[in-house]
Amino acid sequence: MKKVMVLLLVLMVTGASFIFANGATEAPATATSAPAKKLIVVGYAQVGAESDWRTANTESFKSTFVEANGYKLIFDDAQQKQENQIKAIRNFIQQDVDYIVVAPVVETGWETVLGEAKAAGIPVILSDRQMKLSDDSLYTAWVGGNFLKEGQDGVKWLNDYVAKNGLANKDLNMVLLQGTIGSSAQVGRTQGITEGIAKNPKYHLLAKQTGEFTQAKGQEVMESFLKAYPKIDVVFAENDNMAFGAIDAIKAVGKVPGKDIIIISFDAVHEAFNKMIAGELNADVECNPLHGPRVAEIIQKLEAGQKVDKIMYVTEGSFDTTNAKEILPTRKY
Ligand code: GZL
Repeated sequence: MKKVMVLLLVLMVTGASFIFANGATEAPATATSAPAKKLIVVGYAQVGAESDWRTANTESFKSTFVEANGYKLIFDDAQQKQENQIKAIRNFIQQDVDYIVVAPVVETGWETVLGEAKAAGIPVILSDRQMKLSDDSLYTAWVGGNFLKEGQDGVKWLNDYVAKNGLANKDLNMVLLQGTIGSSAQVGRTQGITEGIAKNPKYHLLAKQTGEFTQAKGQEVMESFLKAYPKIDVVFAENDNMAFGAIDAIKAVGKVPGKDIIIISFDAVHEAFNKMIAGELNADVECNPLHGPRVAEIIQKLEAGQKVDKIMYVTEGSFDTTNAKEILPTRKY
């Protein structure tokens, strides 16, 4: 009898200690329960935080590469400095991430560090801007906007505007606010814009200068243009934040942006639609920043052993004062 009592007592204590030990009441997970799936670790070397476009691009990555989607994101903001991006890539290699994603601030100077990533067996995906490389095996895929076409589309809009408004016989003086010199967005847009201007003898490009894709620098350069040139008819701004700066500079000298001076911009961020609705910005060529899901799709294909396209252009539109109001509610950035 005693043995039975002792046995019962032991069972009760063991059971109780089991309940208190892990605080649970149900049986522990059995050894056969599936282990948690390993997260895919992605290192993203971002350019910086220079523009509304960049903010939307960062948000797109941070909302896509989350644990719930099976990822761990290591994010680095290079503050628009190539040496910081190179440092970030080396860091990602040291941490042996599964994928390195880069939005290269400029096109050149990447061969060595991408060679190190290749030697470490880590695939590199380029997003947004492009790199100039002698060996394209140094990266797996690129997804982004067609910057040359964007520049061409900006001039196409102006040509249509001139024809529709009876300005074909008028000499038009133009200035160009360029993005970060040497970035593929600047190189492509500048080529598209300047080649388009050169085709029309009535179009006169007075000056071009970088505003670093920022509003402050864009305003500063536009102020200098307004001082140097008494008659400016058209401004091309290679991104919206520089266009916003130019609008402020034009207002400060008592002129009406969008009327006295036509402004054509690139990116088509939310605030640019507000400016077009207000008539202060005439036209905007889209450059879509929402690359997070696009890069995730590339990674999922690679994980599944599928081939991916080397170059993927994003479809982009153009907008102006005639359709900005109806389109704004549909915009995602
Ligand atoms: C374009 C992107 C450019 C945007 C700017 O893909 O690289 O950089 O046009 C941003 O707004 O700063």
